[in-house]
Amino acid sequence: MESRVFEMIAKEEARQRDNIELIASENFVSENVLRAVGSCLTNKYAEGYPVERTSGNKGRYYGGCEYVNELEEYACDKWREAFNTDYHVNVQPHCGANANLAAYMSVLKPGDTILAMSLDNGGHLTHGSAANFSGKLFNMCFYDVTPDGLIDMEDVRRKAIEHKPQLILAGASAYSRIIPFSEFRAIADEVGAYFMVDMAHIAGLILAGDHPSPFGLADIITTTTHKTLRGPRGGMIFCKPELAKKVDSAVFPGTQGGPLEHVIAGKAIAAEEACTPEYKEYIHAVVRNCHAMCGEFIKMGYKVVTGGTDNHLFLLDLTDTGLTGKEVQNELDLHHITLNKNCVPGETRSPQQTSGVRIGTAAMTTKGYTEADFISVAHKIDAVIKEMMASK
Ligand code: DSN
Repeated sequence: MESRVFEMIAKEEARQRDNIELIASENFVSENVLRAVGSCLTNKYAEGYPVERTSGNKGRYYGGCEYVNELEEYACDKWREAFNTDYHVNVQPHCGANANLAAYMSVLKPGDTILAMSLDNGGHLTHGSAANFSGKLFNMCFYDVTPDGLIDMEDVRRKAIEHKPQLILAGASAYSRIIPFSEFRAIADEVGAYFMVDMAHIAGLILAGDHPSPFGLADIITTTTHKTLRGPRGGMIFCKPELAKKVDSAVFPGTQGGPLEHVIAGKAIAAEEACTPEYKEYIHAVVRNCHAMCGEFIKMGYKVVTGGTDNHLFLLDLTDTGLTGKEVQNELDLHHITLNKNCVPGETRSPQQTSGVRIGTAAMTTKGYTEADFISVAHKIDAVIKEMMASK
């Protein structure tokens, strides 16, 4: 009997094929990644780590792990090769949120202080939102952005000196500019804090040399694998070798059980792909396309947070249009253009409504879109927004 589930998957497949996908955190994986994630590896329990790993772990807790051990070692080696780093890597986190939870727990205890970027300024839910474990477990304090939406490094230093955090976090979900990792490192050193980077959005750009690297600067680096890295949904943690044991035990047994070896296989394939010159060319195109599309919105008179972009995304501030991010997102859905509503710095509306939308170019660049295609989509979006304003 054919399951109803396959009908649902077929509908989603058609949606992904036919829509213009502009969600900045999404991408389209290769057939090989799909094959690996849909493989028999989903049947295997493998709590623990391959014995050969250097972090002093106790091996696996199940028999029959010889092949998944080989696979997990390979995945780790390939990601180190892709980022050209000697950092330790843990490929087991099920997602970015789990990676961040384990990263915090590796060097902090509940009640410790973290200095981060707040959700409404472009940070992530797991960077201390009151609704999230991070805001409940830790004493959070937040640095500000300037009126233009740029990270205010003077405020980072001021808050670091005032709050004496155990950990300073750089990284964002909705920030379109270069993040000055070396300035963060200097401030962390000044106050004796760990320095952590959540590079989930810009990991691909870092790998391709289109954004300064946190390797060599940050103590711990977390990422997802499904955004600009174009792998399966999942997380990873890199850390300085001396933190390997702490990070590994914070992932398992600290915060997770059995690793998803089928997803780790997908991550390994994404790493192989990321090691190719074609992948770097792809990332350069993502950045070029983003710049072109963002520039077109500016030409058409739109307000863009920070006045532009250096990476794969930008934020339209819709305040002057009188429309909410939610209204624009919903209307664009009807026109088969997919993006997400997003808070803007100094947001006056709730996160359910918002005054902005976030636009990213990683997914459609994978589908072969060029600068001209993205400029044409900018005009389609403009036509929808003008129509909405006219009928208000
Ligand atoms: N990483 C977030 C995003 O940027 O969409 C979702 O958690």
